[in-house]
Amino acid sequence: MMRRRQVLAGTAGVVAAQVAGPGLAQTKPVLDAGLPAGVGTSATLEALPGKKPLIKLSYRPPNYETPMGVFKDVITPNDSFFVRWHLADIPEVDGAKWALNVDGKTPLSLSLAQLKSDFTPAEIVAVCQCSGNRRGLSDPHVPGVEWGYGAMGNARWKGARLKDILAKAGVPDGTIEVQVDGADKGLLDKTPDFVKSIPLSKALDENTLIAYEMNGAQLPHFNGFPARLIVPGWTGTYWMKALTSIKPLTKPDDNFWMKAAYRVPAKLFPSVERFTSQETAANTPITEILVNSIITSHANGEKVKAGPLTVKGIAWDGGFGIRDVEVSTDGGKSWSTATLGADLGRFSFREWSFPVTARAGKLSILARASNGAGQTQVAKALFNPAGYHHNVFHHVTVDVA
Ligand SMILES: Nc1nc2c(c(=O)[nH]1)N[C@H]1C(S)=C(S)[C@@H](COP(=O)(O)O)O[C@H]1N2
Ligand SMILES: [Mo]
Repeated sequence: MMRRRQVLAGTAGVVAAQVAGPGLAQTKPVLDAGLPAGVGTSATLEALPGKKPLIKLSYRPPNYETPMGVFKDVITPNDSFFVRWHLADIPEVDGAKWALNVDGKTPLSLSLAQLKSDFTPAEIVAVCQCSGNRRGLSDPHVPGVEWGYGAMGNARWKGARLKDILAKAGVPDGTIEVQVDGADKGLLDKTPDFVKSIPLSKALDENTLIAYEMNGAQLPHFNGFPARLIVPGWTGTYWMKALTSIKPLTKPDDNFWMKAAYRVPAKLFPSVERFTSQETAANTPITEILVNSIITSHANGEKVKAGPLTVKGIAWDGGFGIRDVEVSTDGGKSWSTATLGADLGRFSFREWSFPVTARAGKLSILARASNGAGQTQVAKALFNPAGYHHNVFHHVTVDVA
């Protein structure tokens, strides 16, 4: 408790000012200066049922971002985990009545109890990061939810392996993709239902789970109760929440959310994992998370005393493993290697720390991570129309007195 209060008091990303409204006190988050001006005036810190206050970017559908201070912990608590939905009709699922329908040679309908008892449980710590995390920092700005740094979270997921479920249902010959759907719907009939597919190879990967536990508890409603797809290494768009159906497909899925959304220009990003059945000459579905890191110990404008201090942060990638994190305190002229913390697995946030001797004045801190695939964060964002894959070096400037 004390810890959290200190976090709230000490980090500019979550410093809360009370803004008096008509009979209502609203809490304003302090946001990154790079966000569009309108975000700063409209975003509030607000708690959804069962959640701690998160940065509200839209209410219907709910899009709520995790404040920076939460990332001081390498595991993101369920009640602070970000919330991202595309459609406004999100039913409260009754776990006792819920069924997961699986198409195949012998179609299955699994209850929550069967999902838990009929398949060997597997556990994995993995980052769920929205493709559009930090979209709000795109220069020039692009349309979409104007996320800052917090459209991501790291949790320990427990569930059944998708490959075991598919084996039980029997994968038809010629299957190339596996399609997933959730309980949410649009408010208008013409709104395309949020449906996604993944390549069969990814569906059969032993790390791909149907999770019914998140950090040892049932999934919060807003994070996909009673079960969601976990696609470690890949961006959040594939992590279907409140899952209702799984369908092997013998043709590429051509629904709106595959054909038109969540695509990046061909060859722009250094992704390793491809989704070949969905590629066109112009673009490709977004796949794995690019290597990235943030500084969590200090926030922009924070005041510190001169002398020794430890800069800390987290680094993560699409599962190739963090090779190193480097820190620069001279604006990127020279870089020194940080010490990596405990390894919770290649899909998890990895803590890092770096000692600095702060002298009076402004202390500029830059961090950049590299991964096992030989990729490094970028100094300047690779512009793309949807603002995906923002992995520019994180820069924090503190005031030393
Ligand atoms: N049913 C459903 N699942 C969904 C979505 C959605 O709109 N509906 N959004 C996806 C996207 S784009 C992201 S980034 C993650 C966000 O997961 P979270 O809300 O648990 O943080 O959920 C994914 N799963
Ligand atoms: Mo997303």
